[in-house]
Amino acid sequence: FNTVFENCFLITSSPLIPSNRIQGKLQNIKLVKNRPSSISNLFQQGKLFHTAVESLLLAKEIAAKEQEDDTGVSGYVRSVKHVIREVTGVRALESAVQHEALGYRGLVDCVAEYRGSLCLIDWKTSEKPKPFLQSTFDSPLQVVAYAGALNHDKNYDFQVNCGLVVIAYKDGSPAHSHYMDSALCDLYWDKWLLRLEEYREKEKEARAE
Ligand SMILES: [Ca+2]
Repeated sequence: FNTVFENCFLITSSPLIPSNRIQGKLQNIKLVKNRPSSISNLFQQGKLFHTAVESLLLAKEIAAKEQEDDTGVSGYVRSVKHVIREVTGVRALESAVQHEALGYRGLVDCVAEYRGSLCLIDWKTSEKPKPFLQSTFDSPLQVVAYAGALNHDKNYDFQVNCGLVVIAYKDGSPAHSHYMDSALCDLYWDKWLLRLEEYREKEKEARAE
C-alpha cells in the first residue's frame, strides 16, 4: 500500500496529516538505508544509475563513461541507451514538485520528449523482467502523481500529460519502456486520487484510536 508514499511525501500544510507523521515517514526511509550492506548497495546502485542516466541526457559522455567504469551500474546504463536515444528536449531533471491543494510532494526523475511527446519519465532498476506496465506495481501511480503535482506547481510553466516508465536491467538487456498516453494517465490519476483518499482515511482512523 505504501510504495508510492515512499517516493511521494504528504506535505505538512495538509490539515489532515500532522507533521510528526511526515517526519516518521522520512525517518523510516533513513532506517531502511541503514540496513545490511546488500540493501544499501541496492539503494546506492539506484542512485548511481540515476546519476549516470542524467549524465547521458546532459550529453556529458565523459562523465557517464567514468561512472560506467567505476560504479558497477554499466549494465543498467547499457540497458537504457536505446531509450535515451529517443529522449530529446529535456525540461527537468531530478526536480522537486509539489501539489499544494492535494498536499503531497515528490522528486521527478525527468521531464522530456519521448518520440515527440512530452512525458514525465521515471527510471527504475530491476533484476527481473517487467515487460508490461502492469508488472511495474505502483510505478504508473507514481508517474501520474508527479505529473499532477508538476501541473499544479507554480514553478513550472508547462504541463505534462503523458508518462513513461523505463525498466533498466542489471544484465544490460534492453530496457522495457512503457508509454502512458494522456487517456491512460487520466485513468491512473483517478486511481491515485482514490489511493490518496484511502491513505487520509487510514491516517484519520489511526489518530482516532
Ligand atoms: Ca526512478
